[in-house]
Amino acid sequence: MSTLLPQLTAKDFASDQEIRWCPRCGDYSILAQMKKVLPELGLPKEQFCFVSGIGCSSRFPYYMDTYGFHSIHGRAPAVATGVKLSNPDLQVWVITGDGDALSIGGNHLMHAIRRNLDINIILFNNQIYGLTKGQYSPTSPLGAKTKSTPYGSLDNPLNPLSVAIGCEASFVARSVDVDTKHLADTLRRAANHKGTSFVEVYQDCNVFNSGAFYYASKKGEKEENIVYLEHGKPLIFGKEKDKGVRLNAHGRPEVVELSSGISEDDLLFHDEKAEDPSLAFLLAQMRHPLFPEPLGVLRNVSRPVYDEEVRKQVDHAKETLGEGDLEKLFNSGDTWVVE
Ligand SMILES: Cc1ncc(C[n+]2csc(CCOP(=O)(O)OP(=O)(O)O)c2C)c(N)n1
Ligand code: SF4
Repeated sequence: MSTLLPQLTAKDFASDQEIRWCPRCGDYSILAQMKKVLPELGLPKEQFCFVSGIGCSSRFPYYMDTYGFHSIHGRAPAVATGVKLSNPDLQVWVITGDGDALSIGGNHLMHAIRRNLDINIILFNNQIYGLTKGQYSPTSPLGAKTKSTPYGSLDNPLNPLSVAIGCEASFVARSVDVDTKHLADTLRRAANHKGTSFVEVYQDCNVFNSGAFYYASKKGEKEENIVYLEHGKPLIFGKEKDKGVRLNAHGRPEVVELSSGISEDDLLFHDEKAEDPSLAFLLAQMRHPLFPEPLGVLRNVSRPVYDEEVRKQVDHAKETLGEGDLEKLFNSGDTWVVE
């Protein structure tokens, strides 16, 4: 008897739910790429689970014909932790927004990443609260005028990649909603990474923050404003591929023209496998308009995976102590009777 799985297609992953995003929202493109990539992973649909918090982006699980939880605001990483620990065979995706992940959910995000659970976290960054109609978020730039900051934001924005690297994420990447091939490649790589994959996707909220990322997405403009990272390759960008990034005498990045005596060998070579997170952090700090912003995988290293370590501990405890007895445990050790 053949055990081959039927070849699934993107259509197999589409649910029967009516999509409630605004026309032309960047979320559609991310959904389309996810549906394209999942059939390539060779898993049955029942082996995927999408967990989200609250926000426009967090409506994502409704639109996938897989298991899913539209959970609690900011708590998707906690729910995903429970899902993964109790169902280790599931491939678990967390879908979250900049508000969901970094405002109310900042704490939960941090702990999921530092534990290095084998889950994939996709943060749709539109620099605004979309669902609640246009308040500023932790990634809104300084001076951003929004419904809740009519005179301009005074808050220094969080950089999602820096946050993830600060928590020592083992896989950190960035892509753009409409850069479909790059986004599909990035999602594929995130899926195949063992440990927590953290992916920031620049996403256009065309209703409340239209064009926030045009510099990184518009043909004819983006070539000057982004640099595609490739492991082992120098950082080259520009319409004519005539610019690069090198480290100066102080170890800081600087943009150089690839002429007048500067060659590719003088440039910064990307090393996503570097154990030390300093290079990844330096790349995350390269922001428009001073630098081209890196797209691709900034960091990809191997660290012990939380769910595997938990299972080992539980197996060891069972082997040495036998099956547990909850009643006995409750009544053992230091216990008090309150009268
Ligand atoms: C406990 C709680 N606080 C606040 C809200 C209101 N709220 C709903 S979604 C949201 C932020 C959504 O922003 P983001 O995560 O960036 O998602 P987007 O809608 O932009 O995709 C907020 C503050 C809520 N639903 N629950
Ligand atoms: S409000 Fe913005 S993020 Fe939400 S669906 Fe509309 S365009 Fe998309």
